[in-house]
Amino acid sequence: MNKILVANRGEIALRVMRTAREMGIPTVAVYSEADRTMPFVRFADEAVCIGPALSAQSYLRAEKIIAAALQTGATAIHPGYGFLSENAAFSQAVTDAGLIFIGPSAYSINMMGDKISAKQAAKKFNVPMVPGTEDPINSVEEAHTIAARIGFPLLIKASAGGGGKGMRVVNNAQELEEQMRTAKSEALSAFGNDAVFIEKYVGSPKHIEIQLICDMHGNYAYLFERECSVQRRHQKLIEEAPSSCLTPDIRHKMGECAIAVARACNYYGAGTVEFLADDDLNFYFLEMNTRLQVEHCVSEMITGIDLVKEQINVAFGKPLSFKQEDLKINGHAIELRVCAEDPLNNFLPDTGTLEVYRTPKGPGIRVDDGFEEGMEIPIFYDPMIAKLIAYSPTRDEAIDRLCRAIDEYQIKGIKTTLAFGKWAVQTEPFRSGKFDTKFIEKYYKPEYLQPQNAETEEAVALIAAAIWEQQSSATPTAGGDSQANKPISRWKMR
Ligand code: MV4
Repeated sequence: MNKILVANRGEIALRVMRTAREMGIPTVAVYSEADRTMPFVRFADEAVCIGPALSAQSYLRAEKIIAAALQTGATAIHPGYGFLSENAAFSQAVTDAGLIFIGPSAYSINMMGDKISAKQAAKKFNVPMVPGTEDPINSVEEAHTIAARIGFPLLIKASAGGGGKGMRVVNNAQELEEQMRTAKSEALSAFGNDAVFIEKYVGSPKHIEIQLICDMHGNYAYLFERECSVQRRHQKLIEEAPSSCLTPDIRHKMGECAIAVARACNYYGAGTVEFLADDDLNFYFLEMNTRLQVEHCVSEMITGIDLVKEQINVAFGKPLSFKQEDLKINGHAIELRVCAEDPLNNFLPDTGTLEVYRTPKGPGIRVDDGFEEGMEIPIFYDPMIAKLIAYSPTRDEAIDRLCRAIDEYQIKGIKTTLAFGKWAVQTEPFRSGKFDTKFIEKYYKPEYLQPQNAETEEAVALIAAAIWEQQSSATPTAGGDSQANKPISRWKMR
């Protein structure tokens, strides 16, 4: 008899437990002192407190989590995303404790976690890569030689980095030496590893990623792509599936390349291969994320596959429940991350109490959240409070449905990204699909979010006119001419 401990919190802990329950598998929550009243703790069949609010004293403590699993008789651990999900030592420690890690092997996590070894593995399978190096750069002379070959601007990336951490743009030969030195010392202090490599800088790329699920019997499948170009500070805000710009041919080629990367590291479990795509739809391998991602839901919606169910089955040694040729894209899904952030103030995190919290409902709407009305959003963790996903047969209808759901969503007490999302999906570049990772930088201005619509604008104008009228009739003009008490506004009152 199996039992799954979920080593995570919030919406993803609930998401995993819901599938486990559908499969008849009991669940164990582990939680920090700050999270004791959260829905995921109540939803679980059992719950164990693993320490104080700070992640470093709770959700990042492998030994406490494994002890909680052994104590409750759990047989498997699902790590969710973030925290210990891409920690090779954790995958190994769970396995060494005689438990099942619902995720890839330590071997795969290690190989893909190091960007240089990931590129070397991908290169053997002829996966297209941005011009650059698949070996660490050891000297400034070497960097100059590479730069002469590929040209400026270029990027210096930390091998132990990823997700945008540890990257430096170099615009010309004069900057190279200094940027090399900074990149290496930053990499050393951030990751304990100063290995760096060089790539040609692709200016305004699209970010497209392929969802994979693989079993331990050599079956590899891709659940098509997600377009994730609407990002800020390497935090995604809007994700959709499928991408509005891929052709069936390129989709197939990208899927096959992603599977080649997975084969290169003997991958099993759910994973994502990230690509950059340029205007001509040339695509280049960036990195592989060896976990279930936040945005996995849009892939579930268009394929009908429960990725967590497949993850659990695969971890228990079962084969995938479907074959690649069974999959087809059905409809369109768009996800907006509802974050406790202020889009009017640089998307800085906002904290407070969810004084009002009502989620949208109805056709084609999925809300994966982890809080309830009245709860406080703790400052210790990620500011994402919910994922709002709209599904429809077509992209245009999915956008309209997302807007309807945003209007229905009621959140008071904290600032969120809801209004930003409604603005973003209605812009011409988003509607037409002609946008890239510079979308926010190129098009967004905070003033676009206030006032929120024409009705509000009209109401504000009418109130201003009424006040003006009142004030001007109350204050006779000097000289007392006969016009003084006449209305001067051209606005019709109704
Ligand atoms: C790049 C790039 C341009 N050229 N590599 C950022 C996250 C990490 N996965 C790699 N990233 C990038 N790598 C080359 N050769 C631009 C980015 C990048 C980016 C990539 C995907 C989504 C958003 C991004 C925002 C800024 C930079």
